[in-house]
Amino acid sequence: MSVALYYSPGACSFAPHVILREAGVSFELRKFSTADRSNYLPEYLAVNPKGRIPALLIDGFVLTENPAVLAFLGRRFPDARLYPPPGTEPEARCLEWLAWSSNTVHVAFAQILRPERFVSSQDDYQAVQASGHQNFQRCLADIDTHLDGSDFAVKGQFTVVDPFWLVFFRWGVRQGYNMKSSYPAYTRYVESLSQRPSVVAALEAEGISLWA
Ligand SMILES: N[C@@H](CCC(=O)N[C@@H](CS)C(=O)NCC(=O)O)C(=O)O
Repeated sequence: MSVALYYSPGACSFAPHVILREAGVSFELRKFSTADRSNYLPEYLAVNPKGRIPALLIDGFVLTENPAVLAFLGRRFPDARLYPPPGTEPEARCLEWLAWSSNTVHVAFAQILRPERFVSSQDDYQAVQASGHQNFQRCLADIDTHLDGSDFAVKGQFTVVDPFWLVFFRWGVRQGYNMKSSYPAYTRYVESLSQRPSVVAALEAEGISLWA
């Protein structure tokens, strides 16, 4: 089986990156950095015509859209126990958090980083970014509140959602938010998850830190 993850350092592709390591799968990392817009090179558009990161090559096909990639990996490698048993409430919660992480948290952050996606006039960028900060920080607060009573996104179990939440934490750090004082439960969770060998190895491979 040939598996390849198309990623950009520190992007949301970090989540499937960690999950592939958790699953013990042998895979290739193929870097297309969003920082220099390599994700719009013809070589990557041939893989994912949307130009967005991540894309996963597995079992002879390419899969895009992070929630689909994460849920698929969780189910594809059941022995790694990264995804709750299908048809149970924990699975429903896992899907609920994946959907929200993608369609609400990620989109709020995109308002900050990519205002041009939301409005056509540059004059409006600042307003979109200001509302993005509000929306994104509300999401971080929701995660913090949830983690005050739970070790993981899905109670009692590390799942494919958790490395997605590591990504958002790092993005908050990089926006200059005071994560420790604003989101103490979230900070404790990141401190704990950052001990996992999969996370340590993925951070090293991408050349990034969760704290900078
Ligand atoms: N709906 C997509 C969104 C993916 C996405 O926007 N990824 C970002 C990186 S975190 C990206 O490709 N940004 C580059 C760009 O917008 O040009 C998904 O969930 O996979």
